[in-house]
Amino acid sequence: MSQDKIITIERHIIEGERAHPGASGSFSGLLRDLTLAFKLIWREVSKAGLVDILGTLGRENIHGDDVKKLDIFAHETIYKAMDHGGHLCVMASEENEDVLSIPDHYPTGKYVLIYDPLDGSSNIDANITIGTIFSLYRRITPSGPGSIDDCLQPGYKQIAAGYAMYGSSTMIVYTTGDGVHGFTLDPGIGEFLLSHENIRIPKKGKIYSVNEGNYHRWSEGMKKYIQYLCEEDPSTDRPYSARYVGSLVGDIQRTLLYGGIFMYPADIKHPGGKLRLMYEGNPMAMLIEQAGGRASDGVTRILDIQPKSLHERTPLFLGSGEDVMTAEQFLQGKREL
Ligand code: P6P
Repeated sequence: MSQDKIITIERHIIEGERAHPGASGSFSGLLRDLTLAFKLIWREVSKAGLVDILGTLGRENIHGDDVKKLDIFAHETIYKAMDHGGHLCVMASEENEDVLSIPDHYPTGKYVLIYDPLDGSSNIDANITIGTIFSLYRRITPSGPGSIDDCLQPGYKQIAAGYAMYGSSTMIVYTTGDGVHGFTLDPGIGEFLLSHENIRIPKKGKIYSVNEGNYHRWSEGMKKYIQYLCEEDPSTDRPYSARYVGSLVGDIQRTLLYGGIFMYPADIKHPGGKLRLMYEGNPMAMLIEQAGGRASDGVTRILDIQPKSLHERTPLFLGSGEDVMTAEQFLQGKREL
């Protein structure tokens, strides 16, 4: 990369702020604080196998999942990085049942942060890609400490969304509503450098991503869609290839770059889907749409769903527009094999 092409995420954020006259700089400060948190989490995740940080605390989180030490570390790292900057009025985390208030001795701000501190954490011990997912809103309450009302906003109200991906290389992929941009960490200088400017998802892909172990729990429409993808028809690039990391950040990163479709449908065991609307569905849906793709629950646009509770679940169909529309036709019984 030639010297004049080095664009750090900090420079990208500041240049983005300049494109919005009257911006207070608070949003840029917020994103910079978040970037620091990602570096602190990356440092622990990248050495996890060496300092025996692995293994569970023998506790379960609010959803009954084994909590690994890194989950807690990531949750607390983000909270402590973000609680004092004066940018936020309230936070919410996958690791906490209720909203997270800003300590009384710190100023409150005009934004809301909702995050999944370490998504895919069941993969930590296998050194498989995991990530932090974040979603940002403007507050809707007038002032002072924020509340659950500031959090329960539909996804189309997000002002930014993205993830940090701790994998073969560590990246931040985010959008502020002006395209999707990826930054790769240069460990030598500890900076995230622009590596994927204006990511655009292919209109149609050749990859489908779903946990096929749930096949017998699916609706007939879902089963027919997968059968359709596996039929031999070179004129429509079928059969598709199956790829499934089992870590949302890894599966979405591949879908953004290569196209195709990621699915976590409703099934007999998960009648409302497994993945969480506020800190998995909405941020990933904003990224996919900003990259030119489509994101629905099989019927409704994810970003139009009015949330009723902080940890509610939703079915997810995210990816290339043509692929998600075909899936919706099968799921709605409008298409047969
Ligand atoms: P399953 C990881 O636990 C996670 O929340 C997402 O990162 C991932 O997409 C999904 O669950 C995997 O779920 O049921 O296929 O193991």
